[in-house]
Amino acid sequence: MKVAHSALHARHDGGKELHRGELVPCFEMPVRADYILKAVERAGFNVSEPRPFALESLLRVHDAHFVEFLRTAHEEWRAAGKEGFMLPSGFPARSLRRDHIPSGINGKMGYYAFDASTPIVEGTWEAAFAAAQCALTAAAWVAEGDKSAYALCRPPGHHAGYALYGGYCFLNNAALAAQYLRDHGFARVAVLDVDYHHGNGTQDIFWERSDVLFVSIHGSPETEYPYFLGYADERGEGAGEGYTRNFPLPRGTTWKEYGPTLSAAMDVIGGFSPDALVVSLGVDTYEGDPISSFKLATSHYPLIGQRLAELKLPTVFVQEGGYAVDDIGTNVAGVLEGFLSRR
Ligand code: SP5
Ligand code: ZN
Repeated sequence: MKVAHSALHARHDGGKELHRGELVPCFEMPVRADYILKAVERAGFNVSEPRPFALESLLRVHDAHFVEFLRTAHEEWRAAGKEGFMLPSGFPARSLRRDHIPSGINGKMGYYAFDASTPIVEGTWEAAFAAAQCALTAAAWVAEGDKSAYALCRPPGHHAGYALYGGYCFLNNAALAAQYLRDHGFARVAVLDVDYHHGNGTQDIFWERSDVLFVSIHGSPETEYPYFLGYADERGEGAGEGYTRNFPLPRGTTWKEYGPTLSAAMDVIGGFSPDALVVSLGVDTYEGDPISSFKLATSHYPLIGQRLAELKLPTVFVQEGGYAVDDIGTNVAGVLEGFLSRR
């Protein structure tokens, strides 16, 4: 399995996030990707730079004004005489206007963001664009005949919507991979999101579409981030009705409940008869994760990979979350090696 990765991820660094009323260094830190890279190299995977996809490729799943905002946000921040990381402090919640995008950088940032835990720094755009190119490159390898590929993306992407950023995510890497497959001969694509957090951005992007199935297993939004999306009754709308499926699980979920839920999610995918699979691979379901509450052990990740291989589909793995940095490489490589062991 080939791996797409860019060292430019490290340009997204130095920000702080609002956590329990305090600004703390981001849980989503560069060393995450460094440790995953070491683990996949140790496992013998071949790592390549991404292809130089153009900015226009992003517009297949994102709004042009949103992409332009991300590209220029920190420049505008500096032009306004500020420095360091940017965090929004006001959002267009109930009764506030959403039909006008403020021209000032603070209002514009609040308009496009949905939380105060996703800082933009000077290098954020460069890192996010490189991560998107990794996802597109992995999808291209699979479109060109590879049975599977892994995009070692950082920053992650599944919380980023059509014109929305948050949850440490700016561009939706998994959605870009799925759309690339759609555009290159795969008529039906399934996205399975196993990150601990609901993939609200991916759900948003494919909500009204029947050609891309979105299935997610995650901590229940009753208590877990992103709080306002990811309930079982969200099933898509219009042409997309029935093509979004959510499996929220309570805090404390162990492999005993997770395993059967994974089987149920895979049954939904099997029923869709997809031509390809994109896996939003977060390993923040791990018992050691500092911001999540499932109880999966390192030994369970190869089992997830083995199960996914049963679908017998061309598969693109896209890195999402996972914040227990000491074990992140072992857990990610575990999924990929488990997958390969059954192909
Ligand atoms: C890609 C991804 O995994 N994004 C996750 C973003 C989570 N951001 C805020 C999490 C707030 C969690 N509350 C902490 C409770 C600690 N027990
Ligand atoms: Zn997550």
